[in-house]
Amino acid sequence: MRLTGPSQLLGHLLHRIATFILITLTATTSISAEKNRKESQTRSVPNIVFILADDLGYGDLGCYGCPDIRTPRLDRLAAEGVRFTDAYSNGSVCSPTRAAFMTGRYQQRIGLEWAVFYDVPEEGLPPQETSLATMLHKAGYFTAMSGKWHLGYGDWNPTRHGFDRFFGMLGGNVHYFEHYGRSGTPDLWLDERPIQRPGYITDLIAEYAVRFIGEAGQRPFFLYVPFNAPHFPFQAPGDANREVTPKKDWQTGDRSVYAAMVESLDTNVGRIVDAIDDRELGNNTLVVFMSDNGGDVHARNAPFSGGKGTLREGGIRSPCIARWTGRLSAGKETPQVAVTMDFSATFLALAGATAAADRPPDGINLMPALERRERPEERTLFWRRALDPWRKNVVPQRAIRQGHWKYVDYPDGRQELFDLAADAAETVNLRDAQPEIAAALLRQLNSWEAHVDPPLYNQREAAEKKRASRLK
Ligand SMILES: [Ca+2]
Repeated sequence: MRLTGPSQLLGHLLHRIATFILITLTATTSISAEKNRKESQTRSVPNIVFILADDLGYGDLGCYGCPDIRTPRLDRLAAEGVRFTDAYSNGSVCSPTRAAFMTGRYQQRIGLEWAVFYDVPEEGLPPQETSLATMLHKAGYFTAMSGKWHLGYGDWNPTRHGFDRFFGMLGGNVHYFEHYGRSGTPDLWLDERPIQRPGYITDLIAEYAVRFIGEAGQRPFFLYVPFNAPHFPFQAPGDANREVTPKKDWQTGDRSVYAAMVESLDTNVGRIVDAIDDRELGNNTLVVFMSDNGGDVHARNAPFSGGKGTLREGGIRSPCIARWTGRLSAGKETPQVAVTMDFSATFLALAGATAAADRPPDGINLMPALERRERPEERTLFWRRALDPWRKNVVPQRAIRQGHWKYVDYPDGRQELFDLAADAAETVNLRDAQPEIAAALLRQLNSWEAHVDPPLYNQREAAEKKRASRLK
């Protein structure tokens, strides 16, 4: 092209400038679109799936050294994620741990220190408490629960506590095939409606969870799956025709039945994980698996002593696995001391949600410990099992763990001090050998107890009155 005059030259220059501006604008727009997309991906909240087993022993999974139960799916989950060695349940029985998870705080703060008794309407997670599900729902999450609630009936049930969807049972245990509780009352619900659905309850819970993952689509979701397995009644998937009757043989069973129940649990956890992975959601979904308390009669709590209902390690130490593909290292093991309510705090942090100012979480966000290989955060954890107005054989007890020291005491004056690093089975009482350490831990335990006792703690008196009136 030849330029023959000043006007042509000016026109050409203007054209070049316009083209340059256009290209720059296009490039800038494209870069900023990419930046926005990346920022939005960074900002986007993960899906959260919290799977709880019921009365599963610490040593009942292959990845925790179990020799006689096959758990390939949970072992694979551990191989793809992080396995905790020192995770705990908040309580040594069902309801207290669930209350701590849903409130993100020590269950003693709401006076829920025993397993909610069947058909007692005034116990559970009080309607005025703001649950984790409510907080996540307000943060934009689609929320569902599939499984065992055990935090109350009626106004206290999951749909009144922030769950958009609910399938499962309200009580503490049901017949695995007939779905009635130990009082003989049907206990299977869809949202707030009683329903009947044939099938083994462990399968049904997973089926509903899988369906919900499909329903969620692109919405961020919080899925809470508290399986009732392997809690009694001890019924394996092949036991449909074996008669099991409340009060007669509700707690009859053996290790082989229990093992089959755990293997069914494993298979069904696998179904839920498959539903996540089939939808390619693994990179944006945190999956956590743990138990609500230590193993019961047929469980293997090795290498610990004690079991469900006690504050020995066997009653509160839990298998625990966290998987978030691409975000957490695969096949990692962490010695971080953690407790159920830490996951509540972790989920709130991931969701960008904030608890009410007068209800700050008692747990910590575990993501730094899960993501980095730095030294674990030091923790001091407390437990208390109070008198149970409904179960006369309960032994009240309190415990504190700090570092590798654990101190336990009882109302009758017994005091125990254990060095968990040297004596995981808690067989050697060092109370007299290390009186200063025991005294220091006792002081902290007393201080914590004075701090958590809320006005609602007098629910205990109300419950005792209720029980007395029922017995008249
Ligand atoms: Ca339990």
